[in-house]
Amino acid sequence: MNRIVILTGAGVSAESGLGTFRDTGGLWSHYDLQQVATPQGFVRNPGLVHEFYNARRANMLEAAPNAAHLALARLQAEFAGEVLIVTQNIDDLHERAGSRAVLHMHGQLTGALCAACDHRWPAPREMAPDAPCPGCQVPNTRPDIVWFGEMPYHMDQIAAALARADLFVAVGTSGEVYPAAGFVDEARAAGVPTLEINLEPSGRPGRFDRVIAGPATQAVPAWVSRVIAQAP
Ligand code: BV8
Repeated sequence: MNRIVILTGAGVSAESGLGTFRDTGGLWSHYDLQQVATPQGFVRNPGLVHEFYNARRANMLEAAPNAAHLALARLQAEFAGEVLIVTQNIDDLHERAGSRAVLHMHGQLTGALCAACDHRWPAPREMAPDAPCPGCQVPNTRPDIVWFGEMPYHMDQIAAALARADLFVAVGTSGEVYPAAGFVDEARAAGVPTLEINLEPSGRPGRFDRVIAGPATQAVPAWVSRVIAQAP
C-alpha cells in the first residue's frame, strides 16, 4: 500500500472542543446555515456572517490539536508512501499537529478573501464588513471559506488522488455534504478499498468496506500504529 487519501470532517476536531455541525447541539442547531454559510446570507447580513466566523476563529485559536490530528501527522511523517489529508474543516489543527500535505476543500478560517477583487491575505483575528481590502481598498471582505452553493477548492487534485489511491479513509464526517460525501463512491468506482473511522457508522450500511467505530482520539492513533507496524 503506497498511497492513502484521508478525508476528515468536524469529528476529528470534536475532542479539541470545536463544535461539529449535525450532532446534537451542533453548530447548525444554533445558527441558520442559510444566514451564515451561503453567499446570499453574506450579502444580506455580512455583519452576522463575520460575527459567526470571528467566534469560530477565536475558538480555533484557543483549541489545541488532539491525538487524532497528531496521529495523522505521525502517519504522514513515518509512512513510507504518500498520505494526503483532504479536510472539510476550516480550522488549522492538522497543520498545528505537524501535518504538511493538507488540502482545505472548504477553505480556512486563517484566510481572508476580497469579494470584490479576489485578493487573498492572512485573516486578522476579527473581520468586519467595513474593513477595506488591502488590495483594492473596497470594504467587501469575507473569510476565505467555501459556502453552500460555492465550488469547493482543489477538486481536480482530489479527484486525481482518489483515482490512484490504494486506500481511502473518511474520519469524523457524517458524509452528508457533497461533493465530499461522494468521495467514497468515487473511490469504490475506481476499485479503491474504503475505510470509515467515526464515532458511529455514518450513512447506509455497506457504504464503506470497513468501519472502525469509536472516538477519533482513540480509534485514529490505534489505526495509524497498525498501518505503520504493517508497512514493509
Ligand atoms: C457545491 C464551510 C456546486 C462553512 C461547508 C448533491 C446532493 C445534495 C446536495 C448537494 C449536492 N451537490 C451540492 C449540494 C448542495 C450542498 C450540500 O451538499 N448540501 C447538503 C447539506 C445536502 N453542497 C454544496 O453547496 C457544496 N457546493 O456543491 O457547489 C457548484 C457547482 C458548480 C459551480 C459552483 C458550485 C459546498 C459545500 C461546502 C459548504 N461549506 N463548510 C463552514 O464550515 O462554516 S460544509 C460543512 O459541512 C462543514 O464544512 C463540514 O465540514 C461539512 C460536513 O460536515 P461534517 O464535517 O461531516 O460534520 P458533521 O457535524 O456533519 O458530522 C460530524 C461527524 O463526526 C459525525 O458523523 C459524528 O458522528 C462524528 N463525530 C463526532 N464526534 C466524534 C466523531 N467522530 C469521531 N470522534 C469523535 N469524537
